[in-house]
Amino acid sequence: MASGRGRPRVMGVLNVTPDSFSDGGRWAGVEEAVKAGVALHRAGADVVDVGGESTRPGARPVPEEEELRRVVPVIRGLAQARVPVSVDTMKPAVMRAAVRAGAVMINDVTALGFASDSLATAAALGVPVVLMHMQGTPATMQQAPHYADVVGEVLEFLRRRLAAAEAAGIPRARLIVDPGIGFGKTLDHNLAILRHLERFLELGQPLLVGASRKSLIPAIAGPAAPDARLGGSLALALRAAEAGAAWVRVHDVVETVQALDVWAAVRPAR
Ligand code: 8Y4
Repeated sequence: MASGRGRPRVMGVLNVTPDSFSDGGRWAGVEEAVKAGVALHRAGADVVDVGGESTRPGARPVPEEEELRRVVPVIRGLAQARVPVSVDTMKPAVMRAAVRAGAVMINDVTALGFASDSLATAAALGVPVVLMHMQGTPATMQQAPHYADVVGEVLEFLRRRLAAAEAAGIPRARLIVDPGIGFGKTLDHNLAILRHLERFLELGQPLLVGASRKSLIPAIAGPAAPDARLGGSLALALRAAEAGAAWVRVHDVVETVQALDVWAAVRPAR
């Protein structure tokens, strides 16, 4: 456990897409979103992950100016409130503006592979980076995910991206790895990764797992709308903790922190 507190740290999800708040660019929307982010931090989120582009299956890309308009004012407001912020983006210009506005971490679902200058940009910004695995792109990733050996292939992808990041000048100490639950993966692929999560510690980097409210939960346990997936989300956060994950990315921060604290208190000593 890299947190040093016997349990993973918590990354709280703050979506600043127009369906989440009044409107990312308008005053009311910004203030609403900053309040929600502050609340996540008070609830126990170690970092608040601010994203302005939906990466849900089938989602279409958002123009750079629109993404900047959504996330930068919210990040500035959270940073002024002394809330640690990560920026969920694949665009180098958004990474730069976000860090200038106070973000302390980059969360890139393309593992710095989207743009030709992603690696150099992240290296220059000097903040920790989450490198996540995805097969395909958000628009197409769930059409026909295929692997001969999902755990081996995701591990190999992350090894290669770690090497690329290090070669670009990002020290290993700044790199976090993530198998990308739900990103170009069937239920069986997600289950294989979660059953073998410990294997990802082989990479020698802190491990982040984001399974909160994802569709594998109803796929396992039966129909449940996203806001009715707390039980499954907690089960998966505890599985990540058991495997030695350093971070969990979650929507339900209060409940997850309570579950992790209780789990850490009763876990057998190693
Ligand atoms: C309901 C609610 C159903 C949310 C699906 C979802 C990850 C991530 C996302 C992740 C990292 C999501 C930005 C997908 N997932 N970043 N981002 N790891 N590092 N879907 O697993 O939450 S967005």
